[in-house]
Amino acid sequence: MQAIRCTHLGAEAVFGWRVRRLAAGKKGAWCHAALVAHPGSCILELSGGQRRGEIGFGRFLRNPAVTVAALSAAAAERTATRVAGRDILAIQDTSEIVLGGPKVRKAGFGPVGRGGFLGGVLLHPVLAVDAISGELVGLADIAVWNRDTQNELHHAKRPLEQKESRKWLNGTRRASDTLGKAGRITVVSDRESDLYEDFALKPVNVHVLIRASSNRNLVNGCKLFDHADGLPEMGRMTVNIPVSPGKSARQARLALRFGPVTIKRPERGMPSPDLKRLPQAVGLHLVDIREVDAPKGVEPIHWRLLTSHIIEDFGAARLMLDFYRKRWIIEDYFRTLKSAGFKVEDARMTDPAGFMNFLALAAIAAVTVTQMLRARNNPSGQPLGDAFDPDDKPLLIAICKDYEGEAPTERQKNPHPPDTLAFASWIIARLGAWTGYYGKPGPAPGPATLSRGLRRYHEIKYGARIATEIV
Ligand SMILES: [Mn+2]
Repeated sequence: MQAIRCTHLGAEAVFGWRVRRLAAGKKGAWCHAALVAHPGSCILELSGGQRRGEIGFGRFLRNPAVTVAALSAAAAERTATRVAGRDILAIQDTSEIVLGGPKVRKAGFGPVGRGGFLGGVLLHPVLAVDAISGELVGLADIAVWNRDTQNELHHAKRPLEQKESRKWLNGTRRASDTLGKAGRITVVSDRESDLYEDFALKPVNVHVLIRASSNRNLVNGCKLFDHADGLPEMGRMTVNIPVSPGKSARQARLALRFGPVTIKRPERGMPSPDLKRLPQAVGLHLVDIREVDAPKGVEPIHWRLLTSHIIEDFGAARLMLDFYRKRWIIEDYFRTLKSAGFKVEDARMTDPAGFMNFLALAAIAAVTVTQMLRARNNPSGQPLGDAFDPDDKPLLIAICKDYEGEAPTERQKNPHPPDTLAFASWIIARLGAWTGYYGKPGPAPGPATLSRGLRRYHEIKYGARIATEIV
């Protein structure tokens, strides 16, 4: 009985009351703690190798009340209060979670990967990011789906609601709902999301910023790209381009052009009843960004950004470039979820429904770990409250004092002020068995260490709560 109560407290600590209620009477609610403890993720490992735990976690994942939507809502509820009054970017993207070959397909996982020969699911998170500081604030929404192999209608004939591309508009609508308290919301997404309905049907309380991929018709009779080429250059700026696969870091000199455009409703590309419901044109602003004097052998940058923001001066255009560049945070987040941190693609689960819940839980935990990794590199930045609840602070301070008490040198004291996320990251890393030295002699704490530390922290937190209740 004690164990069950303990697990509920754990779920409450991590997800808030909603999940606690969801899991009422079930044993497996400590799964988040299990996830962060054992990032290499098969169920047996997750449960610490104990058969009882294995059943508990499996039952939790297969409990009909536990759904991706419910888990997503619980995470979004915490983000909702954190974004109040802030200028927020809602960055959305899709990642394929590839689990294996024919065996996996046979078990009911839909097609993923090139040619669709592999099996897996799709993950589509919407991350809330502070537009000014670039800090990750939390999860606004998470969608997970298993591709339907049975769909008989050809893609072009499917109603809008059944198209996979609907994910962009759904994500935008969820951002509009869950981030409603923000001072301003800008939904940012890549070229794949350049769809007319995303502009035409966006909720009024959000702006969109999308990289254009199609050379649309404008109401003035021009093509979008020709129009962009004809705009006068309004200024230049130099940016640092970080390293990416196969490309080294470099500086790029960018020329900016901008102006209003009115895009025409496409005549093809979606079923006619859906098309007719959309307005015939949408007014937007275009920011054209192209690299000048690119080094030899390097493909020059050329981005055409479409936005609902009004862009009337160089500063506003530059801000859109800055917003779009913050999209790399979601790539970073996917890396944490797939490689060093959680290894979700190594999961050996045979039922798609259970796996989708599991993936949602891992995706929620990976946001916290990504926040702590970023705090490590930007210690003066983010407040503690962006990743922890107010009642975490006294406990974190107590654990910190305990570590510092045994520290033989100044170097092993927490160098960060207690209101910063970096302060918590230092403690969580110590709990994850990090030595306490930045740089030499040991490496900085990575995702695996932080995940491990977070699990230990949650265990300590349950213990502290139970102790308080007993007294
Ligand atoms: Mn993408």
